[in-house]
Amino acid sequence: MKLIIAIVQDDDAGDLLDLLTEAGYRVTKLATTGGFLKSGNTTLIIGVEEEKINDVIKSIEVVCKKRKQVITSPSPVAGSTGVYVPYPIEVEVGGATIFVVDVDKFVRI
Ligand code: 2BA
Repeated sequence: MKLIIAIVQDDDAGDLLDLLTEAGYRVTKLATTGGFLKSGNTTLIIGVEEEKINDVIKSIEVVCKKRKQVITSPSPVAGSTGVYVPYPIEVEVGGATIFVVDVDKFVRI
């Protein structure tokens, strides 16, 4: 048994949940926050047999799209003035960040 931890964008989470549950996978959805952008994203935890890992990753690839996001970061106008002017920074947020973790024991009661 493996645990797939997939961090995806909120906009893709609903479609991905539908696809995975319709294919018979058991999924838990967590509302999470990215440390860099400090905005919401979605983490799915999916327990699967090893031979299903590639199928799940393929489903994630089909649904989850890369997007550009612009954040506003303050920058000092001059080192010692203490005056900050916001300027936009564009980051590309990936379709998904996926961890596959070994599971020592799995019990459903
Ligand atoms: P955030 O931490 O909000 O990061 C959003 C995007 O900002 C990242 O997209 C990346 O393009 C950029 N970014 C993140 N940290 C950065 C930094 N220190 N300097 C410059 N740019 C940075 P992704 O890499 O696709 O990550 C999307 C989300 O997946 C992340 O949201 C975070 O919640 C999660 N994530 C990514 N890598 C992770 C890791 N190694 N461990 C845990 N969570 C991770």
